[in-house]
Amino acid sequence: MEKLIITAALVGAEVTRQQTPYLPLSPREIADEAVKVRVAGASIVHLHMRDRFGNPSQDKALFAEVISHIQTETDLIIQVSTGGAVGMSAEERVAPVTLAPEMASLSTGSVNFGDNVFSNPLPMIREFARACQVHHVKPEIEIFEGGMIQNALTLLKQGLLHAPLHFNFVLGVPGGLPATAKNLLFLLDLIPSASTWTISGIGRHQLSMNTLGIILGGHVRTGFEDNIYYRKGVLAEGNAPFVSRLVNLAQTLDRSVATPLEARKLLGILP
Ligand code: KMH
Ligand code: ZN
Repeated sequence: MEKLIITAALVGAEVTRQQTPYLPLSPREIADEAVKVRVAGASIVHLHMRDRFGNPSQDKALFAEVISHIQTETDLIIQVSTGGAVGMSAEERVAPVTLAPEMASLSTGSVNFGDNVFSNPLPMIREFARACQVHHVKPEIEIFEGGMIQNALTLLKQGLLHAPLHFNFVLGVPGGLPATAKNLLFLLDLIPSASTWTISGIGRHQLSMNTLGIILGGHVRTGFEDNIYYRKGVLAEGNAPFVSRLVNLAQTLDRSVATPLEARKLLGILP
């Protein structure tokens, strides 16, 4: 099996300091967290930013600041979010892609998101995919529902995405596809065989979905964006403990963990 790529989604857009005091918010705090997850064994950081009030923000200057810290202090692959938070405009959401990070998330369809709708009409997806092409950014295709794979394949046919595709299955969002083994196997049947894939499980499903990813030869995403509890009732004291647990689990299951350089090669970012 190929080496395991661990992504740490450090912040997200929805979690608050009221829910966990360990959530990094400022660019400096997020960069410190990135250093810790790199030491623990992550090779990608998925980034959202917050303004000085702790609210989600796609402000390019905030992304530029954190990216500069992370690039100076680590060799991590930086993946910016184009999902942002529900209700943001397309212009806001795509802004960090213009900084030409190595990767960006790209959701290829709309989904209910708790009481809200995470809206991704096809023209917006095309615009984001074009921005990725212009700035030479590798998209990670975020899949919350089966139909989103169909849209990604349409974009592939239209030349707006390029094979091999890289997917992240985000299972367990309230209103989206539930986090079950059966659903993961169903999604895996729909993607082109040469694709790479990562699995994220929301809340208490994070660890079980990650374990399936390790066993099935995929890659894994952990972090506060998806879950704040290390175990039932016990808050994780940072993102790094999640990463360390996955490294131990991978070792137990006889799967080696990729360095950022190895991850770049596995994802086709480097030849
Ligand atoms: N915050 C969610 C509404 C992404 O980063 O690309 C969307 C999200 C997906 O987090
Ligand atoms: Zn995200």
